[in-house]
Amino acid sequence: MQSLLVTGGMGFIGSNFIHYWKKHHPEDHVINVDLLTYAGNRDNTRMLEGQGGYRFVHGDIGDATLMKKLMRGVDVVVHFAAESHVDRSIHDPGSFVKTNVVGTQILLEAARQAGVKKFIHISTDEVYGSLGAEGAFSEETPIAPNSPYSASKAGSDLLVRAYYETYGFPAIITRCSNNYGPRQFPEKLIPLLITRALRNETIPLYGDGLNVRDWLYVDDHCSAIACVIASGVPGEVYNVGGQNERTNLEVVQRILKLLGKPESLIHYVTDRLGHDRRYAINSSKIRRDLGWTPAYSFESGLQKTLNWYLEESEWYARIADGSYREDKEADPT
Ligand code: NAD
Ligand code: TDX
Repeated sequence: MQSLLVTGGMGFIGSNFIHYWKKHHPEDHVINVDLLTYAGNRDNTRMLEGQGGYRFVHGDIGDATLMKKLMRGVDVVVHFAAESHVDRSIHDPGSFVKTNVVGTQILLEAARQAGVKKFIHISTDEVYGSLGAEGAFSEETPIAPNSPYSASKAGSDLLVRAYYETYGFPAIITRCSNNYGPRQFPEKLIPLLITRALRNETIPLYGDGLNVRDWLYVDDHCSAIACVIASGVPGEVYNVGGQNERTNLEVVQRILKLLGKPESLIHYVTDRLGHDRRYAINSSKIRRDLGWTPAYSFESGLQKTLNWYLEESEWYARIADGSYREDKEADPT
């Protein structure tokens, strides 16, 4: 039996990871610490509340006293908590530095002092910057972040590296490409376009719509993290990607077709500042060394995602009317 501290487990990937982990390791104990920012949604883990082996703590990773308290008896930390949206980082970079850089350092220090056995830092392919038409990021690609978001994630990656090099702290970094799937906050491209198209609302496509992202179904990211927890080597970086490169226009066209909606919903809008042109991930290291393979094609993952948003329409309705925030206001901690 292991004890896991998951940060940011009310967000998109963190909540999917907790569901994944409890399904495969029901005997393990999971503490979910989350600040419940706009992106944190208690509905994402409601079905686990009251079940044995799961506890939610409303708190900030930047709270050193709380982090120290929570680390007692923890074997593994899986660190998802972050400000995660590139567009928001362009308007408010400070909050990204606070949580992603300073918060990560406070968490690392608490984990180091508590003697945590493994610390998995969930990072992103965006730290490598932007690619031209050819090639893919490997773990040896120099980091060259372009947005305040990716710069703050790169800063946290460097702190994780320093904790390994300086203290021998058993930390591992994963760098994943764009995730999609259930429970993704509808500010990111895929959930935004599904929820808007279902209401016959326009889809804003930035620039020429030809920027390329490498899409991975969220459960495949979770299985990659599980491989890293089981047999990842401290101090190493593992890239995770789906080899599903698509232009944004292709993604939008595909989803509109699956939903039976017209392409006239697409509206080209002013480009994102500093918009990275193309990401592609070479994930041969995690495949070769840890035996990870993704289970979903882009088509099967998209269909599962669409089905979830269609079946769980109440989840989006509570975001649209703001009632998903009520739990936060009622929580005195
Ligand atoms: P998200 O925005 O959906 O969730 C982030 C969660 O962190 C929220 O629940 C929020 O309340 C919580 N949080 C924010 N600040 C906090 C703080 N100071 N203390 C405690 N909790 C706090 O993000 P996501 O898309 O699930 O991403 C999770 C992680 O994965 C991030 O670190 C992100 O950089 C990384 N990542 C995301 C993607 C992607 O495509 N979404 C791809 C690669 C890596
Ligand atoms: O309305 C939109 N229109 C549009 O054209 C939005 C929200 C996005 N886009 C474009 C911008 C990007 O090229 O779609 C692409 C995907 O955008 P996002 O969903 O915002 O993701 P991205 O900027 O690629 O970053 C995501 O993947 C890497 C996550 O938000 C990060 O947390 C992760 O690290």
